[in-house]
Amino acid sequence: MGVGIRKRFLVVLVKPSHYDDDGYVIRWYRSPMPANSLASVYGLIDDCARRKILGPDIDVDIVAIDETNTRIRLDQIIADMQTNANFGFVGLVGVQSNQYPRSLHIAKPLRAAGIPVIIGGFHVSGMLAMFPKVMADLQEALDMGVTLFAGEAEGRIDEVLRDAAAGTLRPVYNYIDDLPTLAGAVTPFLPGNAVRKTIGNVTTFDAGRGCPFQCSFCTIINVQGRKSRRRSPDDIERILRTNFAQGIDRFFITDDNFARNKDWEPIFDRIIKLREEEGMDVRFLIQVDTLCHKIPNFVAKAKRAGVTRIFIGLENINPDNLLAAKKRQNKITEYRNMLLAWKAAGIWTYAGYILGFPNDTPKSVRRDIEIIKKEMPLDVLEFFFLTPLPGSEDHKALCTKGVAIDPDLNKYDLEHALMPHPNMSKAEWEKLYRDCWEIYYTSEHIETILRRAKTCGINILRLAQIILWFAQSLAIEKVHPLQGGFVRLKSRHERRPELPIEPMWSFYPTLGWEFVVKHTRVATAAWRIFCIYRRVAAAKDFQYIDLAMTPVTEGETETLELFTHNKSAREAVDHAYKIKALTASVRSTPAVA
Ligand code: B12
Ligand code: SF4
Repeated sequence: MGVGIRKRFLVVLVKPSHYDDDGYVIRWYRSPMPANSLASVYGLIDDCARRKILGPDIDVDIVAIDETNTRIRLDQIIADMQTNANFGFVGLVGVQSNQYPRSLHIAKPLRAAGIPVIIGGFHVSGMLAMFPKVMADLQEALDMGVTLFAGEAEGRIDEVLRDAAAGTLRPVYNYIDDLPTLAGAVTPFLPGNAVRKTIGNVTTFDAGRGCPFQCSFCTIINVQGRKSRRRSPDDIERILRTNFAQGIDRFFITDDNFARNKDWEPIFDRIIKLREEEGMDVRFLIQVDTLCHKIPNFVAKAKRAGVTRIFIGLENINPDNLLAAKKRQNKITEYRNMLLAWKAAGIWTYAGYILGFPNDTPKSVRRDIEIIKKEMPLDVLEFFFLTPLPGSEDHKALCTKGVAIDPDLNKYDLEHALMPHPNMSKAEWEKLYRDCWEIYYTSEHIETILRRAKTCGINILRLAQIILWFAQSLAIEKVHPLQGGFVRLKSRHERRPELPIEPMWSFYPTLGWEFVVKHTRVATAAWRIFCIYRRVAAAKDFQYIDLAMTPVTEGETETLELFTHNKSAREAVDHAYKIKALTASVRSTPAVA
């Protein structure tokens, strides 16, 4: 290369979406939040660019596209790459199992044009973590000449970029058994213009990875491990300052269980310092477990650190089901204590509820949700199908036993019934899923949620907006709220290749009609919820109390349905009493010298 001639190494990072049940790519004018997977890989490659790892004359240019809010113009990407003599690669980032078929469809024309393509994320990592042999789905990518990346990219990305630049990318980079330390690692970052394609001023980052528990439906422990690996308080401060400087001050900390991040306290302390000494008004949504309130200071410090919402994997109120899923840490006897602790701090709660555990029946689940409404002070509840996600123990067990599970990975989005259930047909299970949203979000219960929240000083206008989102997403947009967005966009040509391209004369009128119907339904639902909000907001100085808001009492285990609705609930109570008696007697026994 002649002196002064600069070369450009082009990296196009795509976070793919997936197909809806009609086969169209799920894409929105505004998606709910930026993907941390995209921010992590962007941050790492941006760091390579700054360090000039490909040599002083080579600039690394990075383009980040989130398909949930931006249409992928494959022809443009191909043209850009070819103008650059295919010097660069396309990275399909954070690819979940449900996004894997779409990723292969994106990869195919790129590979046909000779462009290097790398796929990373939970599907590849989960499959390689659980199955030593490359299975058919991964083989399909390898046959196309796609490179697979398993494990985490921190500390490994230089090698990948250098190999790509030299044209020597390996078929598989497998770091699943060698997880990196995160303290001091390059932090996630996305440019402000990418963040602004999402609703609100929120971005995402992970303060740590790994969870000590062993839930059998979980992929995280097999991909990110059970040991807590975490970023340092300095790293967190840098993430917050960089985003704050771009005008972004709301964050979703994506750790699956921030309560088990071993440095939760120094991290909270640093954020408290920024908030209280520098007036940096940053706020957070975090994910925690159902025992977090027992960690001394956790709830109080979360409040001071600006946590306004928490997400909890409640999963079920039937101890038999929790045991079957090895979710032993979820104790129904702690649920009310935990929820009341967050309520007292004025922090609102989202909880996930899984439908389709072995002991569930349509009748038992309907009853369980009524119990939750009456006895548990929860704000937002969301429902999922029990899903054998690739990377989980459940998936491996079913595959090993040869049980017929749905082969279409596009459906592995927690919104489809994919395996046989002992007590429900597929149709019953699917109906139950749809019904649960309606059973929980009745007008009457929305009013109760807002009244409980108002008593605790929660911003009920904001909560009412989120309730609108969660209550209506499935009914109106036919997707789970976590996959939802603002104004659905569809392109006639972005359809699963297995399905035909619809003719213009039927596609566009249907799209137009759908737009009108959906927005009329949103407006009607918004008005209904707004009227409820106004009624609750107008009530003066009330201190609302109901069964759910009543502080926990000794005798409630005899009276509340949560503890008496079946044999296993009663046994869980007896067990909790035994443990309490034992620990009390151990504490009062003098230490043996
Ligand atoms: C935050 C989050 C979300 C957010 C944001 C999405 C995001 N990816 O950031 C939201 C709320 C939108 C979301 C939604 C959903 N999610 Co989600 N989500 C997560 C969560 C908790 C954290 C993601 C994250 O930041 N991880 C940390 C990053 C750094 O890890 P990573 O993605 O694996 O990336 C690293 C490596 O894989 C590698 N890598 C990744 N890509 C590439 C590319 C290249 C080229 C290279 C070299 C390396 C590389 O390097 C990265 C850095 O080390 C994960 C669980 C988890 N712990 O990861 C679930 C998870 C990814 N989600 C999951 C699911 C199922 C969903 C939903 C379908 C569920 C639903 N119905 O709501 C939707 C799908 C909607 C969508 N459009 O994504 C599953 C996927 C499981 C699977 N086998 O597919 C997970 C694993 C949780 C679970 N239940 O098991 N999610
Ligand atoms: S608590 Fe959550 S992250 Fe931890 S093992 Fe269970 S499902 Fe996975």
